[in-house]
Amino acid sequence: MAKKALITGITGQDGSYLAEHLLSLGYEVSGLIRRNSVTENQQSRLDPIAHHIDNQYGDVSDPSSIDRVIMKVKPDEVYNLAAQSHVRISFEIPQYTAQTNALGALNVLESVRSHSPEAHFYQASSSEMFGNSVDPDNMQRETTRMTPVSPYGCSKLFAYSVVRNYRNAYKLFCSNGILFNHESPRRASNFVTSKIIKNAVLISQGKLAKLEMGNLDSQRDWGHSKDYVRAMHLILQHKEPDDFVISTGETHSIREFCDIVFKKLGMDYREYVVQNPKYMRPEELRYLCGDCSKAKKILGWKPDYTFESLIDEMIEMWLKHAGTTGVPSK
Ligand code: F7E
Repeated sequence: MAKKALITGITGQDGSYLAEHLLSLGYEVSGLIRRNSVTENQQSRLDPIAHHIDNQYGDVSDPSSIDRVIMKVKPDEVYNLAAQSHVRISFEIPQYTAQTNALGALNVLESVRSHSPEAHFYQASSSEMFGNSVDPDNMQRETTRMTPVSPYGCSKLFAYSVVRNYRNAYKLFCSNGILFNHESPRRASNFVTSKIIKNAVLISQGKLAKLEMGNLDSQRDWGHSKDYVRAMHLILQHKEPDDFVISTGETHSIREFCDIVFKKLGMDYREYVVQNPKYMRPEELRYLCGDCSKAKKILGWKPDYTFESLIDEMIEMWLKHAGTTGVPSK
């Protein structure tokens, strides 16, 4: 019999790639979606597989809706990807961020404990939980101290901790994937990689004069979402629940990212990129570089994309579509 998976946050970048991956493995896939007045926008990432997934209305901040869906679907695996995922915006809406990311994860976990205790549970944990902690070798790994520097990071640390707590207290199969930044052509254009690429394309087409950015000196470890959803699945197939860092082990600054993208489009970023304090964060996570050797060794996971092929794929998509949306994205 086919395995059943339930994905919260199925309409997002990771949710849509994970759904595709699980379908390709023969799973029956259900997704939790929030009611929205413009379904076309909300569900466009699911267009290629719309007829193959079972969507259920609900919200992670509404426990009764989660109970109903878990009892109906009876999943073998639950992937909790639903989140307010934008770090800077979490400073503007900290309570909503905590309700969704921290209590939302607890709501799903409680529902699994009550109605589907045999299910394997995956929590989308984040490298933002490390804050500015770094090991002496300039890397972050599963054992690195976690000192988050944003409401988003704090909310994710709560969810991460409660997963570990439920694992020990109730012997549930629940695991954390501690994912470093991961991008793709499906990344929303208010995250830095898509923002830079989309707007550089518009500049190259003469449709925009300047690109307004925040901090150019922070450094991130960027992988491809498609590679990272494979890791999510592998984490739940492991013989025991555990926590895994998923990363590339390579780090680049935002400035370097601008330089590479503008060069690929035949331009010099210094002529177009300006800084606007509006995009600065009250506290910045300055540096991320993840050591994923545990996942490589235990799960046999490794990324297929390189930094270069990730950027090329994103540029190719935005060259086709940047002009169609008109308004430069922030
Ligand atoms: O920012 C800097 C910004 O918003 C990256 C989420 O998926 O990864 C993501 O969080 C860096 C930061 O991602 C702009 O200050 C400069 O240093 O793309 P981002 P993030 O905050 O690292 C983690 C792992 C998650 O879990 C999150 O859900 O870029 N930056 N100028 C800017 N960032 C944005 N968005 N816009 C700018 O104009």
